[in-house]
Amino acid sequence: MSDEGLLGRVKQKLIATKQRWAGEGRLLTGAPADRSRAARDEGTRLPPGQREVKNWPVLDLGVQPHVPVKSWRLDVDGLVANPISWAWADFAPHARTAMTSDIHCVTAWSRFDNRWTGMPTRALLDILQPLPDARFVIQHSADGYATNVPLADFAGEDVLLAHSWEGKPLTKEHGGPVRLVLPKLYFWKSAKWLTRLEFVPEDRACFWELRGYHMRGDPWAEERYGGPEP
Ligand SMILES: Nc1nc2c(c(=O)[nH]1)N[C@H]1C(S)=C(S)[C@@H](COP(=O)(O)O)O[C@H]1N2
Ligand SMILES: [Mo]
Repeated sequence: MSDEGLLGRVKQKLIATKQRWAGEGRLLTGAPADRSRAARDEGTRLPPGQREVKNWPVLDLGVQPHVPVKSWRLDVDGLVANPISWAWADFAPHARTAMTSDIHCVTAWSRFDNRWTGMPTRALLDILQPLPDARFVIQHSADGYATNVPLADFAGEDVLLAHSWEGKPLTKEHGGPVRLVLPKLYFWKSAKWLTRLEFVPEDRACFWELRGYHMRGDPWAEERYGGPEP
């Protein structure tokens, strides 16, 4: 079998497993609200059902696109007063903010204290000026992946379009040259190889949301599974 055929099959198997987990409600601890309250009272940084890891796992669809900085672009369209199509040179001067945050992946690992550098979404929103009807943001990636988030979450003060991790350019496997980092939602809501943002009026299920994952994905409320409203 060709490499591509094999890759395709591995990818399909991974997707099928994760989709099955969503169907079975795997990893759900129950009583997430109580747990989350308890966790806050204890001052723990671990959301319900999560365990801390020290390594940094790689999760994607089995395809890691090569996106050279030279040809990378960020296109923003939809409900914004000032759409943009940026090359690296347009982005870089805005992308010097450092932030440290925790990662919570829906497959139950969390990784504390990741130091990112990039452009805060707040700064990007100042430039874009979303129109009053804009309520959700769809992130589109070079591997064909996409994921939806409420504009209110996207606009969090801790959300970054990140190009570096621990002072070094993000590797290809972790989504370089640019990925989103949205610490308050599960990590599938942070697109790797980010190339386009679309501002829309209504929520729209994307890759994992169409396969049983939650439309919002708050780890503290254990919003792992759910999908779009029937
Ligand atoms: N473009 C793209 N972004 C993606 C994914 C993907 O498959 N493609 N997977 C998501 C999932 S499910 C997770 S858990 C994180 C994993 O990021 P990491 O590989 O850097 O840990 O990326 C998210 N962003
Ligand atoms: Mo994930």
